[in-house]
Amino acid sequence: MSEQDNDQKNQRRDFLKGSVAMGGFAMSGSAAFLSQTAMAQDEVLVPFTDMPPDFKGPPKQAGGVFFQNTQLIEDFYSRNEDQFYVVQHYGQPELNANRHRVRVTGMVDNPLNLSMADIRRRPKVEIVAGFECGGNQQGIYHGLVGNALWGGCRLRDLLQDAGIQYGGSEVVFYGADRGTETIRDTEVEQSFGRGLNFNEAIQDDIILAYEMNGEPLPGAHGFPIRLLVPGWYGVTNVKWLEQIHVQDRRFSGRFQARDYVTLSRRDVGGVERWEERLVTKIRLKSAITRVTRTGNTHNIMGFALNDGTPLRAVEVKIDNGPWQPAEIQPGATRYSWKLFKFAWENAAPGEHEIVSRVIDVNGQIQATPEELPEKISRWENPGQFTRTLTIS
Ligand SMILES: Nc1nc2c(c(=O)[nH]1)N[C@H]1C(S)=C(S)[C@@H](COP(=O)(O)O)O[C@H]1N2
Ligand SMILES: [Mo]
Repeated sequence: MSEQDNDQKNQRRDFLKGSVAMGGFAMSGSAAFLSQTAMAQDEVLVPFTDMPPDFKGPPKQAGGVFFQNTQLIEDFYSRNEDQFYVVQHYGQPELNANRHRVRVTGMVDNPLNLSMADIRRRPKVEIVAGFECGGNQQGIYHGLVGNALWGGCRLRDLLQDAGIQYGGSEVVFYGADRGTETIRDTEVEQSFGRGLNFNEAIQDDIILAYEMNGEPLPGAHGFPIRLLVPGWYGVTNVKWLEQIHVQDRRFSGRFQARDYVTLSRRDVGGVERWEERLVTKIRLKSAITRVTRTGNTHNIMGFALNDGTPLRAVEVKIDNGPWQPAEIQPGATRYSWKLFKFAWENAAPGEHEIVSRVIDVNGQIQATPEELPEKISRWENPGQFTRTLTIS
């Protein structure tokens, strides 16, 4: 091994074994926030004409997909029982927390085999994170979304204890759920799995979560423990986590490298190329989800979501009017969703179109669907979402 290799090795080891200070953690949203977005007594829901009046999602039941009716979003935190969306590709395994183990294997100095009690003994960190499925879309009014307070232990500390070996460049997370896949005519049993590269995996806001909104993680959300990577699309947050494996090459299982791959036509340095990209960080997006009326005021409400890059503004446009700033609810945190409000005064009777857009501190602006590069796959739908309604 060359001297340079040795240096690199030492750097990585030092880094993982505690020589780097830990960053702070974002804490929960404020209570005042909740009351500001809940409907007041004299507030009436104004129906959207782009949405059936009796629109209802599927019931939340074990093993099934569930999306929330975004028109009913009032609270900063999505309720575990009937609001936070659910997606699971191999059904919902029922795990016993008393017997459950999380193993850390592969290219580590100290393989770990942890019980839930071992994990709970570790320092507990809490973080608010909102996320959506990469397949969230306008057809279901962006209901594959939720925002919660998560509690658990820091992934980075675990990796540090395990001690990633030189060359360990990929950290793979496996759930306990399994399904049969046909790969090149061969039927094989697969676990749900996702990989993060070394640099992604050691971000200090990633946790192994065993609590959701102060309660034990519900079965549908990965009981007893799941990965939570704030700022990333839901698919990375491996539920029913049972193994963390460190290896020297990219993980390319189905839900990493085949499903949840976006295909779009992009300008790559002046060359038009079809590009396939993994669904990773949440793209900048906002959506109007509700309009209510109080007296002469129409209250427009919605959410904005992204990868944690601070936001500069959320804006609302009515018909062909100018973009006007909406109020982002105070109490939002780096990775939470940002609920926003806009007071539309003295709306004229008749048909209207309303739309929102979000702008981040880098000046990136949520695009219209027409401005987005030609999209083929159904993954990632961050285009501006125009809603229609009739004012009587
Ligand atoms: N083990 C496991 N984890 C999983 C999945 C799965 O099928 N199995 N689905 C992923 C996908 S695609 C999404 S969008 C999120 C959904 O998380 P939620 O059901 O808690 O909202 O979980 C992710 N984690
Ligand atoms: Mo998903």
